Amino acid sequence: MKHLLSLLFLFIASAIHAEDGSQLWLRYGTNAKSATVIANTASPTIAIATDELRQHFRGATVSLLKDRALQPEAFAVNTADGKVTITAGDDFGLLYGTYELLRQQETGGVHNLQTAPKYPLRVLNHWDNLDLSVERGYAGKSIWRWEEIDGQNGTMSEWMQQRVRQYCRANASIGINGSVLNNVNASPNILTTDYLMKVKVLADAFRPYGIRVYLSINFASPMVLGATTTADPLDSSVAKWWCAKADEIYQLIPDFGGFLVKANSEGQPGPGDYHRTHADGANMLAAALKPHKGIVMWRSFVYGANHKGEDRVMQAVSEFKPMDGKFADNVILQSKNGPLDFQPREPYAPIFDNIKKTPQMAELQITQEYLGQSLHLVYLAPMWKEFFSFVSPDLLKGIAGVANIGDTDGWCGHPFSQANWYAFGRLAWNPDMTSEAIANEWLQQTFTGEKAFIEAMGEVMMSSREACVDYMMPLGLHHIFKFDHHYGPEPDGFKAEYPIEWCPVYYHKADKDGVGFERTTKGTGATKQYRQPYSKIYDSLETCPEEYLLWFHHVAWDFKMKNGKTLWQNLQVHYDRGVSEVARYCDVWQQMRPYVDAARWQHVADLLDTQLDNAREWRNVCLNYFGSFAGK
Ligand code: GCV
Repeated sequence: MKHLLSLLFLFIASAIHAEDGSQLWLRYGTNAKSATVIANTASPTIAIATDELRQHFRGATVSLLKDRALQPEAFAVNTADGKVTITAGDDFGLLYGTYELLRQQETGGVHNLQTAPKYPLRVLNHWDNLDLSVERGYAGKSIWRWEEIDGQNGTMSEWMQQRVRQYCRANASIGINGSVLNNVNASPNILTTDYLMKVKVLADAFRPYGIRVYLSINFASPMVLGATTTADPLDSSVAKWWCAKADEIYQLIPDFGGFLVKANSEGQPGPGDYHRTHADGANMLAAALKPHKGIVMWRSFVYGANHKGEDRVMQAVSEFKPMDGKFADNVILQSKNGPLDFQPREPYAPIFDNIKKTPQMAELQITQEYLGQSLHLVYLAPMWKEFFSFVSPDLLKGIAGVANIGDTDGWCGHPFSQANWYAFGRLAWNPDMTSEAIANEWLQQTFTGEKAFIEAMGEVMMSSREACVDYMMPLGLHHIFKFDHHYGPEPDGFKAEYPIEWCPVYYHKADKDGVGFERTTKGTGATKQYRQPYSKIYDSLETCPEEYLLWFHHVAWDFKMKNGKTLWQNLQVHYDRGVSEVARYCDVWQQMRPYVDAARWQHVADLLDTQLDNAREWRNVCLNYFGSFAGK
């Protein structure tokens, strides 16, 4: 019987067309009847919308109506008597409405809907270098193959054309409207005329899809490129160079979005090199961009410069709070969701409580630097929703996501990592969407609408982030990763030649008495940076949520927790649970064989085996190490 079943599985699986994931969630059915599309406006954007509908919409007629009375980008889908009307304030809204209609078709049926984006800025941050390597990229090399872009003639290779088109379709389908092309650890060369002409080719290709191009800049660019002798933001030759550079960029790219800046952080140059403030630096760039309506996204991820020795998680507030109100009005402060660095779980970053007069945007990390990279199935939407439960989406002006995209066929490495790109876009449009709803629609579009598959894999996705926290660093442990690559566990990590903030032992502070970082008023006082009631809640051992316990407190090994077990016992419970969850995912995936094409099924099965091995390694290494202090 078992043998027969396996044969049946094999038969069904091989009948399902093998896929490489390159179509992402845009795997529209092939039986479109060539809908009639009527539009009251014409543009390259409308041509794309019309083409998508003709090829993929299975209804009879769609009307695209531009109504300038409506807000830009917003749209409504209305259906009556078999006819669908999409109404929007501009052509991009009509394109978004088109993709919404196709999504509805693939996920349960066309229905009326009216929607507007929560934020005007919904931006991917690529950490792509000009040599095609991708910092924290786990899906091959950069998709921006600069050699294959001819800036003089405004053309791209065949591969680039196809890749860029699919990139734009994917982003437009989830409402992403901006792309920072290069790494925040930026090469000054991106601002040379040669590169800018190539950037223009990309910007031209992105434009009809409503995607603006932004660039990360190196603060010392004018000096490194040999045009000035200093990069001091208050030096007039420097300011003049940036103004001329902005003029040049806007000549080429009239809708250029602006600059993203990492300054005086992790070795990057910045205004601090000249004893100037971040506001001095940001405002000088803002003045250059202002006549063109460009913006500066200035990162608050700054540590180790002016506040050496201070608890790293406190340094952003210490640095930027005194500058609040001193930034030009086209500067936005961009901060990571947590105060440390994209850990599997962090409390929210208190900078969002402390900055009142400067517009802020959140930076989320889609690439799984600290969450198993492209080898672990970890769905990140629940983590981002957790952040929104502390930091009101109303407070923000925009959302940035560090992209997980590379040049591999499947875009993101792990087939399920595509879900994180998708979820980022959906939440940037509407942070009120539930993680479940997003997982559900992504699964239906990416794999199949079969109920048994959606239910089983929806549950796996929803529990996967908590499982990852459990097998890596439960109960508020953080940054106990191996040096540099941040993949496996290294709780004993210490290197005298490295800044102490890069060493795991700095973060867990395990000793014979206990474990955890005392950040209460008895320790570094980081809890004081939070608004009430969190400041008070986190400060007390009795009220601190257990998921943040060792983030805020140094706790005795035999401390009795809410379930009556000791801290040490609970650590074991969490690590074991993380491992058994991944083992369960492997079993669930075995049952999914009939629903997935053989190529993607095998790929995920192999990855889950790796994830299980890794989870066991994390548990064993961490329990052995901490057990040696706990005397267990
Ligand atoms: C782009 C962490 C990462 C770095 C990254 C940095 C940042 O330190 O490990 O790769 O650099 O954050 O966000 O600037």
